[in-house]
Order: sequence, then structure tokens, then C-alpha cells
Amino acid sequence: MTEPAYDLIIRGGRVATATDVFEADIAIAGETVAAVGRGLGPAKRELDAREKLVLPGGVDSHCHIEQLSAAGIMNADSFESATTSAAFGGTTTVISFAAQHVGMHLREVLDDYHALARKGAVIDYAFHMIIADPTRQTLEQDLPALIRQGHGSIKIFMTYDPLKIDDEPLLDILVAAREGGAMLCAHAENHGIISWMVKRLLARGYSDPKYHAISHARFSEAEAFNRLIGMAALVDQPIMIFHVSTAEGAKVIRDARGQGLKVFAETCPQYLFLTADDLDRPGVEGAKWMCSPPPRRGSDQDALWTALSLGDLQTISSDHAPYRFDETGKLRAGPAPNFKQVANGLPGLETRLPLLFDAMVSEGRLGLEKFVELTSTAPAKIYNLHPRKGSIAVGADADIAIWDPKRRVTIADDAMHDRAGYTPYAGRTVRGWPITVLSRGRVIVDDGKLLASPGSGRFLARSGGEAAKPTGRLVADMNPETNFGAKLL
Ligand code: DUC
Ligand code: ZN
Ligand code: ZN
Repeated sequence: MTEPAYDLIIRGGRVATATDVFEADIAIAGETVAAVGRGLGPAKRELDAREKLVLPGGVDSHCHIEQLSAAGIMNADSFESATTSAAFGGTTTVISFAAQHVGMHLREVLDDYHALARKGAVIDYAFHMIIADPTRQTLEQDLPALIRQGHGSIKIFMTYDPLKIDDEPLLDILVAAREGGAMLCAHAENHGIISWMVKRLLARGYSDPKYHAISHARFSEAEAFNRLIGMAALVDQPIMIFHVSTAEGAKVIRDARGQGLKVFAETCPQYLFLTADDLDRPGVEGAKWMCSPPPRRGSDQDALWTALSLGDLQTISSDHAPYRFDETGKLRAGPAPNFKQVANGLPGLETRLPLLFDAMVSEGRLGLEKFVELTSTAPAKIYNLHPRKGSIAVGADADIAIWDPKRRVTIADDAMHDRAGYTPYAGRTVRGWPITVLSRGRVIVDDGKLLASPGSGRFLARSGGEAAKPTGRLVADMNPETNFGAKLL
């Protein structure tokens, strides 16, 4: 008897991509999708997907895993726990951060970080390189080599001592990104406004978690976006602005894109589902909801949904940054810290897709194709992982999540697979949950069980790709007649 042509068939589901929804079987041979059609077969194994949705696995392009915070606190997850929780939430690719701190050699940072991921990851991964110490060694030697080795994006912070990058070195980094063909991603908030607000608030005795949201005055975001966009335009370098939280911030991005500038932007579930009121709880409990930028207002949530629908924001990532609510994490400075002493960040790898599925698909806000686009296809394209990741197509990696659109789940702390010990969304009930998840053709999650082993995820080497290419309209606001700017690059 001849061997079946396929290893696995997912039969009878409703398949969705960023552009289409249709009934089909998906046939998998080895690690990739071999055919999409009706009546496919036979295969060595079949999964029955009738009444289910068959979606590309999520691509979470902004998550902090085994990373030291600005204050030197290691976040709660290992690669094993973070990628396990991602898989349970339907995500099959993560991009996390290899973070240089001042005094560190970027190459060593990358070597060490690769070793951690190789040991623990259960799904595929790529890295953004955080630059906090833009020495000549970093910018002229290490960075170009590391970009060539498949690290096609850089991240910088415009706030947070001691990671923050001032305007002049930021221009140097933008030029280095341009020369290497890498995307430049940024945490953009005005450092001076925030630190001035923090000092004033604390001096007057306003120290509870809720004052964290006040200290990150909303205009600190739009101001930093404007400044960053101006610098990026000066040297014609594409940028990705992380975690947009305000209506004003979204407007700055819309205007820049309207001028033809290559500005990409993301938001995160915490800015769509939480508000600053979530930080206002008895004692220091509100610290569990503290992240930067902070959640804002209902009117900001509305503005962000509009910006997503218009394409002003292209991706929704988790910004997963887990710290336990104990002395190892949020309460490291003691049981009653002031808001400035609390590590910033929320767990969110596992809840990102179910929260968004519930809002976008079950409740009908923007719909299924847009859900796939914002959470999988668009990040895969922007970070040059597409067509291997981010879609269901012949030849693509068989990274697939089979969703039960009717399953109701009440999100609970003890149901999560990360190590934060809590979720900011506990008690919310969502409709729709990923029940079976495949990574490169392997079933890695099935009905509540993890079937993958640590270290089975693979590094995804990538260049900056199309999104990171300059527009060719050089130095927008230097004198166009002399175009002197070209001599400076
Ligand atoms: N803010 C960041 O900039 N990074 C991690 C988490 C957070 O809240
Ligand atoms: Zn950030
Ligand atoms: Zn972040």
C-alpha cells in the first residue's frame, strides 16, 4: 500500500485569512501547508474542525521574555513559560527583546539571549535588539553584523532611566538602522514631562498606583511621537511606534502617514480594554494594572478602535511584561511601594487573542478578517516573517489555531500558563477560544494539554524587509534645492 501523501488534514473547518473566509480542508506535509481545498486526503492523521474556525497562529510582535527591566528586575517568565502561555492563547510566533543595558556588548547580549530561547521556547521566535548604549562598537561593528545575522529590527526607549536615548544618539541609531536595512521600533514618551510629574506628585504625597497614570501625562506621548517622526523623516528611516495609548497619539500617526511617511504603529489590549480607573484600587492592588504608557480613558479606546479600522494602526501586540505581585516583582521595594518603585508591565500573551476575538469576532467589531490581519498577518509582514508566518497558504509554515467560536471562558488567574500569578482580565467572560494549536505541523496544544517540548521552537532569522526600506524621498525637511542632507548620511 502507498503511504498517504499528507501527514495531517484539518477537515471541514471555516478557514480565515486576512482577506477571505471559506470552508476548506487544510493538508499538511511535514512542517508546511501542502494543500487547501475540499475533499483532500488521505492523510496519516485527521483533525475534525467542523463547527470550528481554522486561523493562522497569532504573531505577537512585542513581548518581554526573560528580560531585565530598566530597574534591573528579571521578569517572571522563562522562554518555556512565556511561549507555553502564548501557545495556549493561540499564538505561534513571538518577537521578544534581546536587551542591551549600559556597559553591555550587544553581541554577548544576543548570544546569551539565543541560548535562553534555544533551551526553552516551544514556538518559533525572532528578536528585536534593544540598544541602550550606542557606542561606536555597538553602532559600527556589532549592529551591522547582527542585522545581517537575521535580527532585522531595533528598539529604543525615549524614556526610562538608564535605558533612554536622547535625540542626538537617536539620530545616530536611526542612521545605523537605515544603513543595515532594519526597522526602528520605539517606546516613545517624553521623558522630561514624566520625570517632572513624578517628582511633583511624590513630593506632594501622591504615591498610590493611580498616580502612575497621571504622571504619564497624555501629551507626553504625542510630543514624543512628533519628535521621533521628525527625526526619522530627516534621515528617511521607517519606524514602528509601539503601544499607542491616546487619541492624540493616534492622530499624530495618522497625519504622518497622510504625508507619505513610513510610520507604522501598534496598540495593545490594555489600551482597548482597560482604563486608568483600573489602577484606582485599595492599597497597592492597582500596581497589578500598572504599565507604561498607562491605560487611559474610554474615549481613547474609541479613538484607537477607529485608528485600527482606518489602518492608522496596523498591529495589536501584547507588550507582555510579567511581574509577580510579590517581593520578586511588583512589590520588590516592599509591601507599600510608591508608584515609581513598581515595575511596569502586564502579562498578556495568553489573553491577547481571546480578548480580541471576543470583541472583534463574537461581538462583531471589525470582524474576523481584520482580527487575523491585526494579530497575525500584518505583524508578520511588517517584520518580514511573511509568507512563512501570518497566513494559511500553500508553502507557509503550518502554524494554525483551531478556534471554538462558541466556547465561553471566564478568564481566571489560575488558568493562565505564564508565571505572573495573575491576569489583569480575571473575571471577564469571553466567547471564542483556541482549542487546538499547531506549530510547523506539530500539534502543540490540544484541549488544555501542552504537547510540545521546551526547545522545540526555532529562531526565525529575517532581514528588515520591505517595511524597513527607506522611501527614497531623502531628508524631507532639509533644503530640497541643495539636498545637503544627503551629504550627512
Ligand atoms: N512598559 C514598557 O515600556 N515595557 C514593558 C512593560 C511596560 O509597561
Ligand atoms: Zn514600551
Ligand atoms: Zn514593551
